[in-house]
Amino acid sequence: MLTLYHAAPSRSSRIITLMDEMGVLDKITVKRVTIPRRDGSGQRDPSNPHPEGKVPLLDHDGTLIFETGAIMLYLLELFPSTLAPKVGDPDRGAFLTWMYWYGSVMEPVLIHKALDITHPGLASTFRDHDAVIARIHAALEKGPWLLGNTYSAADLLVHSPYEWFAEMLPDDPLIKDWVARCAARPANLRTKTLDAA
Ligand SMILES: N[C@@H](CCC(=O)N[C@@H](CS)C(=O)NCC(=O)O)C(=O)O
Repeated sequence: MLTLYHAAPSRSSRIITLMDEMGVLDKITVKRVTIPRRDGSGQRDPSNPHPEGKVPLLDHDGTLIFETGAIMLYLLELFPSTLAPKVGDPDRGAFLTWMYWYGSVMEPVLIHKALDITHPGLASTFRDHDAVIARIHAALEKGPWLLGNTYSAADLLVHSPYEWFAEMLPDDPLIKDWVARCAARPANLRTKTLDAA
């Protein structure tokens, strides 16, 4: 049995969109929990087994999986689809690179930028937002998706902060159009409607 601990809207919304994109929403139970929000609302939910009270968290028959990228890769293995190139596919390496780069580089860089934090050590470790933009732009030049012709979970994950925080969106038509394409996907729109309900 698969249970997703979800707070609407949040990083866990992306897991619901992924399940919807794969056509397997009926295979997962969504358990809504509360989390502390930046505006002071919400609170840690004692029913959430995540060790830090965060979302998303996936419970698969008692095994707990957390971190968005790990949950996505786990579900993509359980439910093979066009959302991830299979092992042996020439695009598999690029796909894994995007999935790990998102959590290890892109999100930290965006958080540093949003908090206006700079330090030579951060720049030498993560580079900066210009480097993030350049990397996405270079992929989309061969687009329309990060892996070329096929929309994948990498697009779902990597575009998401720009959809949520439009002020971070660079003035780059290639990237703006890609974010709009990702945001307009029916599964993404359905998650937004569910989250709003
Ligand atoms: N790196 C984690 C971050 C998870 C995370 O920070 N989630 C936020 C929601 S967007 C949360 O649960 N915040 C509540 C808290 O920090 O207590 C992931 O991507 O899964």
